[in-house]
Amino acid sequence: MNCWLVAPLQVYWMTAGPSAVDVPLGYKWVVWGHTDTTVKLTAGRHRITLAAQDADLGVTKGDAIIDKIDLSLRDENVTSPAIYEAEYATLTGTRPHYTYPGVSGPGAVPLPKGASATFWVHSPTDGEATVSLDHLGDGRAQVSLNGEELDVARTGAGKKGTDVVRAFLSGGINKITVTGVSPGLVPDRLRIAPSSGTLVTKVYQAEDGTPSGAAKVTDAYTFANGGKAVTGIGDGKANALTVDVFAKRSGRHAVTIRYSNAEQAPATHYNPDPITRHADLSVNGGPARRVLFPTTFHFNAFRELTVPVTLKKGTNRLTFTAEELPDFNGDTYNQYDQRSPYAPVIDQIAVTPLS
Ligand SMILES: [Ca+2]
Ligand SMILES: [Ca+2]
Repeated sequence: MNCWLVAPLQVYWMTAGPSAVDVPLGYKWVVWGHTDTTVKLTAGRHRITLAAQDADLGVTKGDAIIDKIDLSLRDENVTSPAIYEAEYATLTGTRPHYTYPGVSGPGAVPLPKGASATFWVHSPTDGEATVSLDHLGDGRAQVSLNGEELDVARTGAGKKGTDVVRAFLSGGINKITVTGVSPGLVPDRLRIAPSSGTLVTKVYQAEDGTPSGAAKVTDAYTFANGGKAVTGIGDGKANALTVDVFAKRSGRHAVTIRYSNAEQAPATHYNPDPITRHADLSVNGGPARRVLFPTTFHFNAFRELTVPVTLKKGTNRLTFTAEELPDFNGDTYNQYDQRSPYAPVIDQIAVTPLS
């Protein structure tokens, strides 16, 4: 469905039974967005109703203009698992061969030591996925995800087989690189399927953390989980949010921050000017890492952003701060308010082992 709207919105979608559909915020009036949902239909004529209220679900929040609905048949064989042939990957130090019998697609890729195959894989959400590498040969390779070496990254036992790793993918496009460690391995393809249960996520509400200085818990945002979020982080390190999180074992973890950011510079003649806010994230008092949070168009529209961090076994303290960054010459003068001294509004933090 295409729509435009001035606030985040849920609409109710009625086919066999009513369900709510979240409509993400469009950028501005006349900038059309879309949201997708799945319905099961028999052959023939159907009536689909979009409603602003429903006897069971209540009344929608927000406001939208609906333009049209596109109905398309979903091909289950294509959507899960997603298949990425090695011969179509970005290859360094090797080339595809098209003479292997019985492989998937037209070929496979011998991977000598140091050669690599890079796959750009999609994930609809921030979460666990099962990454299966189908291969020939018995060499070994190392697998990295978005530049992070995966814990279970050795592959290649047996002449023809599959090595499986469960990894945390970010919503959107992820970079997976398979690099040859010892010669003989011939990747055929990657299969990516959403999965659950192996990488256990722990969720912490920002409002259960400790805000300091001017940072505070607010219930002003109806789409925040738990109805509350933390605002006012930034404009100096004294205004911070601290959240204690638990790690079952030491190592790399995905910290997924649910946030909103609708800050804009005062508009010029015609351009809206969204501003990316930043937060400096420190783990256990260590050096801060700067994280950029793109606009979500409205402070009541929340999105997720995942940052990899190293946690020790047990309790770890995450601290979020922000302050305005100086110009390249050290001058902090910022005539057009094109930098924000504030971190985004933080709703919740989720912690998951990376692999
Ligand atoms: Ca192949
Ligand atoms: Ca919350």
